[in-house]
Parts: sequence; C-alpha cells; structure tokens
Amino acid sequence: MTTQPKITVYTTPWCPYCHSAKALLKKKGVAFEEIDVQDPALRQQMMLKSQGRRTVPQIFIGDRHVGGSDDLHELDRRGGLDALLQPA
Ligand SMILES: N[C@@H](CCC(=O)N[C@@H](CS)C(=O)NCC(=O)O)C(=O)O
Repeated sequence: MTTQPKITVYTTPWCPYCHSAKALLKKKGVAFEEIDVQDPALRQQMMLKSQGRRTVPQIFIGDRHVGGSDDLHELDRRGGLDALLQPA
C-alpha cells in the first residue's frame, strides 16, 4: 500500500502567507493537517520543530521541515515539491 507523506502546516487564520501555502497544497491535491498556533503551546511546538522559526506558516512534509510559504513555492519552482509529495 502506498501512503502520502504526512503534511503539517502551522498557521494562523488571518495570515496571507498561510493562505498562499495552503492554496498551493490544495492545487497539488494533497491532504494536510493544519495546526492553529493561536494556542501558545502549539506555537511553542512549532518553534521547537523548526529550530526557532516564529513566523507562520511552517510546513512539514514527512520528516522534512520545508519552511514557510516562500520556501514551499520556491521548492515547487525548482521542481522538488512534486517528488516530496509522492506516496512512499
Ligand atoms: N517569508 C515568510 C513570511 C511569513 C510571515 O511573515 N508571516 C507572518 C504572518 S502572515 C508572521 O508570522 N508574522 C509574525 C512575525 O513576523 O513575527 C513565508 O513565506 O512564510
């Protein structure tokens, strides 16, 4: 059986970069978990997992920390995102 890598996106509801990152993932047709960091404990969890990055979104695909929305779009422009989203 093949499974899509787990995708986690730390967000806040009003963040345009979050909307842009989520729109790209939706365009790719992949499911993702969204974690709202208005909860301070979840923001702390995001910072721990991302080596201290404070901005949203922070995006994780499988074990890999992709970074923010600009990083996700840049990865796609370089042709690396589709490969990362392939089912294992
Ligand atoms: N270059 C970053 C920019 C992200 C960004 O500036 N996000 C804003 C919210 S839309 C943020 O987290 N601001 C809070 C801060 O800068 O501490 C990306 O593409 O993800």
